[in-house]
Amino acid sequence: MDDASRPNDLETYWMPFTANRQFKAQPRLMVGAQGMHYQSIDGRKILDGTAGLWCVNAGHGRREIADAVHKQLVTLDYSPAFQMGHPAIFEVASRVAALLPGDLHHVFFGNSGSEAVETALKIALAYHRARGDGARTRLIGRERAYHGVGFGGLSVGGIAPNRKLYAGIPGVDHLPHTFDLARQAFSRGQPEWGAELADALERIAALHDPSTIAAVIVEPMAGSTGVLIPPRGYLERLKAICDKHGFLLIFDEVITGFGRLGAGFGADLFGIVPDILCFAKGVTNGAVPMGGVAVRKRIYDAFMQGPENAIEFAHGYTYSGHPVAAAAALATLDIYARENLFDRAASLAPYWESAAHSLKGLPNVIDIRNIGLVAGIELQPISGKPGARAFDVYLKCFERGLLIRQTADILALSPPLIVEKSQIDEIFGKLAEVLKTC
Ligand code: PXG
Repeated sequence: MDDASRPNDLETYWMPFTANRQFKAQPRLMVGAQGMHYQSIDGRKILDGTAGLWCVNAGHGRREIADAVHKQLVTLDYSPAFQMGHPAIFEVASRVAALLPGDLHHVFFGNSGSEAVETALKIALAYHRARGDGARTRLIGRERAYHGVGFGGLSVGGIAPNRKLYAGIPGVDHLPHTFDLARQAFSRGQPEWGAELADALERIAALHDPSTIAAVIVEPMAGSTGVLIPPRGYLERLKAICDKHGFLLIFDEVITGFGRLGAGFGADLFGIVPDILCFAKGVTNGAVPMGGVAVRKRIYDAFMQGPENAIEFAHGYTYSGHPVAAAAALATLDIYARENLFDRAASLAPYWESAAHSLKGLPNVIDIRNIGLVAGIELQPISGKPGARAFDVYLKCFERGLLIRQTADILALSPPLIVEKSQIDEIFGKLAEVLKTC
């Protein structure tokens, strides 16, 4: 480790979603990344089993993205986001829209998944208001959902530690989550049981009066809370109930977008066109922050009313459609197309599934679930110490040169879509070795 790469102070930086004191006592610092691997500060190569945080879908260190970003920086570093534009961001909007099913043809930009969610929720409320249906103010989320950390997102989200300290926004209710260990354990792909859980939306609608509900937001597959895969027929049923009552259906595809499930988006895979779709992460391969929201034509059209000199939607960020993010997005979308990465993920998915399920029978493995290039492995918690077993597995994998994610006693895997079969073997081989010791 040379002095230039050694941080001189670990104390000042307050790290996000991290046990700061534990981390700083035994830091894990990354100093490089190329292809499927990170390089740690102690000079080790670490296989990236998680595509960073579910975002580096095309693998690390892509030259094309770096070159595009550099060129953009020296050509047009920044251009005001309001009442002004630059060509690249219009092209990103068109290219993202072209990847989406149905008429999700209008795209708004922010800088993260959290901003995408806040934007989507505001669009939903403002849409109903614009149509003269302003009593529709309620938002329905789901237990065990993660929609980022804004006040809207944490309110519709269903993770107690993220929300219990904050009042959140009023007028929110939650669907039950879709996971049932007893009925779904070791399902391959979508569980057979659980479509009827969508009917809870009818009960929630009756409880509040459907005419007060603006929108329902779900992740097609819940990633952060441990890979909860939608039961067969569940999303279809949710969509039908939304349509029946005039609720907008928002898909939060921050994780599921850009090939992760072996299709462009969850919306493609499950054959459902939501009214609003959030994306982030993979849109720039994680290289530059960007997030956004695509809406169906009728939603955009509802805003395009009134005097032409009036701002139709009073919302946006200094860095909405940032030129550097736009350049990164265009280069990323080129890679996805040129290397056919979404199809690649689909064709690797059966191999991935078999490899993941080969862990069945190892000590304390109580469930394995998978879809596309995602796997979740749930472990029996150590009594009185929730999360401790999986964290131990996470640390031991890291020591052996494998990066995985851990949430409670669930391990999540989601490698870059460029992963090779031999690397899939390595991921599950290393994990198996570690599981035998935990
Ligand atoms: N929606 C979903 C579905 C997400 O997964 C966000 C919104 C928020 O995105 P930003 O860009 O504001 O962080 C996310 C983020 C994990 C993990 O390990 C997942 C996320 C972020 C960090 C870690 O599961 N998802």
